[in-house]
Amino acid sequence: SSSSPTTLQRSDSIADKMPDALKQSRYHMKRCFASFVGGGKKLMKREHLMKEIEKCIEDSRERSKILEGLFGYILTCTQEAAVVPPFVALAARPNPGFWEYVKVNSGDLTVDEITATEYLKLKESVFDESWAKDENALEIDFGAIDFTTPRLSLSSSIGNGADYISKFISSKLGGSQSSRLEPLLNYLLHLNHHGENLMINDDLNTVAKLQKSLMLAMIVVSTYPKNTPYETFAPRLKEMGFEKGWGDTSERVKETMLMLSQVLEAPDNVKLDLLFSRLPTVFNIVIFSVHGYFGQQDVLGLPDTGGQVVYILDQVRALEEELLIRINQQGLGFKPQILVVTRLIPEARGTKCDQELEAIEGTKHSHILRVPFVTDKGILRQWVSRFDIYPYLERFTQDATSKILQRFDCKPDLIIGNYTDGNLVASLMATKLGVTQGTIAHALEKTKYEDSDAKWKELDPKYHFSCQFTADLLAMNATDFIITSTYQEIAGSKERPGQYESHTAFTMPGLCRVVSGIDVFDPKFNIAAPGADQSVYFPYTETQKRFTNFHPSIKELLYNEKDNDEHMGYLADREKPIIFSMARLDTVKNITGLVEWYGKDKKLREMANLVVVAGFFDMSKSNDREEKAEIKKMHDLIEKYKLKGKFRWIAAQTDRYRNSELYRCVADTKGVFVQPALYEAFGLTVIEAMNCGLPIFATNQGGPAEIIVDGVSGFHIDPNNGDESVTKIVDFFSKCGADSLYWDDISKAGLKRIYECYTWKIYAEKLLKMGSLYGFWRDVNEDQKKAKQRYIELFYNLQFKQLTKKVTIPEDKPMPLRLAS
Ligand code: UDP
Ligand code: LCN
Repeated sequence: SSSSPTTLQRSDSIADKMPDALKQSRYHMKRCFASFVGGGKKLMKREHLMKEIEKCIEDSRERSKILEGLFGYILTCTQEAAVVPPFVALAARPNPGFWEYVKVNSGDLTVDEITATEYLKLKESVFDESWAKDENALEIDFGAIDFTTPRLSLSSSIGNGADYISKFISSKLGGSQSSRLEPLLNYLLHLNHHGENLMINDDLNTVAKLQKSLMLAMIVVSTYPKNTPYETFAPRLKEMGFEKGWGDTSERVKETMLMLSQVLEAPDNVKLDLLFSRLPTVFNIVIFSVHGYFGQQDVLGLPDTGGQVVYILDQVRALEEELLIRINQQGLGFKPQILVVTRLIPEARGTKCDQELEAIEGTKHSHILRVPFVTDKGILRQWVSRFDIYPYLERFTQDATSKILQRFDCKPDLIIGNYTDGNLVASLMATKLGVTQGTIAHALEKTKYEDSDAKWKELDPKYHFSCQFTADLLAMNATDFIITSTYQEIAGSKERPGQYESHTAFTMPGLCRVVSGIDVFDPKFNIAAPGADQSVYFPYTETQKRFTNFHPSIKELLYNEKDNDEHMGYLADREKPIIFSMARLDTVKNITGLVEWYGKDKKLREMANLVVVAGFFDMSKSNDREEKAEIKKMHDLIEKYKLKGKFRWIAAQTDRYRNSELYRCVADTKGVFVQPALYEAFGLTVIEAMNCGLPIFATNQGGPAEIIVDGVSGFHIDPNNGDESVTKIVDFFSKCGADSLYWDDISKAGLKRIYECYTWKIYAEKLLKMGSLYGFWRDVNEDQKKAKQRYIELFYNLQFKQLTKKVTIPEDKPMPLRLAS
């Protein structure tokens, strides 16, 4: 057909279109493909292909014509190409979540569609030929054992799993036979708190009995005035088979009964959603965040300790508040309990990470529970990097599980994991206890490092990606639902695959070929974005609320000219606006990149001062590899670009109240916040700074690209293109100079964006709904779940456990067990 490239339909596969595309200019295409094959690069990314094309088609008009045509379109979809002469195999991604693989013969330009498996084999042969040829190389195929789970079909629906599930369930429950409603009945019959029935008891063990009793009960409840407390008529309801949980007043009880009756009569997803947001299903929650330092004070900014800790503490506060509201409205006097379970670190560096139990500030019933890592030699005393954490997790799960059961005196209703380690532990525990599980990645490391899968052997001694990617696969397949902060986390953008999506099909040559790792169309994916604590991070304009008590110390932090442990370098001109950034001193955070951009650009240096909060100054104080290297780089940059007088380096800050005021003080200077990360999974500092009213320049690689609408509520910058990024910042300051309202406009638009999309209240409501909805979905889907579980167990035992043995356990003098308790 002659459809133009932009109208290429899903049904026209790239393999169908490609021969036509190549014919359009056979001469040039032959030259291009010959140079792909001859160029010597075996794994080419899109930009490499483009470079070759520029070389081969010298006439620029001719080149544009070709690039604007079908072939150009195919190229823009191409993520990478494996070169195995005479073939060039392309991995193309026409839309988020949709992949196609084709093999082009560079000699005669014939095109064959190939499967993901075939593509991966070709790619492997670039790295490890004999393994690629091994017919018995290990293939992982989660798709093959997942045959009954329904799938979304549109890219645009990805991340709306809960909506889809409730539509799917309501259509399954519908129909004329009442037997179709039995799963719901059974679910209700099993609702309980510490073994005490809720909602209904065994007297209502058929759908017919339930429907009839509901009708009668509604008549009875109607005879009481609206505000009559549940207790008044509880005995009458009990006679009819009803237990507590329907509501706190006659009005609410009747409403809930009507909702259930309507669902039983003709289920639809709107009613089902309403009903599920009221069912008393979740009281006790366990949240795992294993690697430390996890604490409430003095921990932020330490290696591996950043947004995840902030996120979880805010999440707990929001969840507890929402649980309390619901439990009250359901007429139940129960105490909700949330336990954040983390590692106990005896060498706690002055933090509370060596304490077993700590109440969480701003909550009534929530705690941090710390459980130590134990090896054959006893308790591990020291901090370990998140990359080296795998050997301890199984034992940790066992120890943590018994502590948790002791504290709750019952099973939790929901287990939530965080990051690779927490998600694995959550999966092990949830499987063992048969409890609903949710996972949160915060960051999947795979997309942070280029070719981290194909080059895993090179990286493994440092990062143990063999363990990490295996653990991630295990957890994302084991879990009932996955919470993400953005769409891009799941399925990326038009240009770039998502973090989860990159686990769909990939290979680690010599280890395993993952032909189907996760499906981004699985309805387990849900977007629920976090916020920032708005009692702390509020706009700089709310002067009466500002924490002015910090002003003297912030002034000294920013402007005192003497170097000390907390700051180095100084700002000679205090009138200039401040370019501000704050992050852990990780390579990917690219703080040194920002310093270099600033150092190189005279204009920018003249327009503004630079202040960064990041890590520590003294290399000997750090035991993190990456942090050490970055510290050195910072010192070198300060020397190289003679930054004294313009640049302030502040050491990691731990007080979020003072930090919030620091953001606001930067706003007072009409400054900006820059988040220059090479890749950022979500980016809480972006949300915090926006809440304080600072205009933002944030990386276009990852979450911030979605948080900010470029040019409206902030700006995107390309971390790999310093010149362009600097120009954008310079332009901004120039515009502010010319138009005194410009800075305000961007600041206000940022705030508007936050209030509409990024708050914790919205988050908590969504999460609790997921807890009950996916709990029901587990029941409905039990057989499928079990089959998959068995596959996961094999993979865990035969593969993962072996891999963890390669991680060295550090030789500190572990504390004998008996001293610990
Ligand atoms: N943070 C801090 N002090 C520092 C560095 C970071 O308090 O020295 C806080 C920051 O305010 C934010 C979190 O740590 O709340 C970092 O979260 P983000 O999502 O930006 O990055 P992550 O560290 O999780 O990768
Ligand atoms: C980890 C990260 O790297 C950040 O991108 C996130 O904002 C943070 O966790 C909280 O989810």
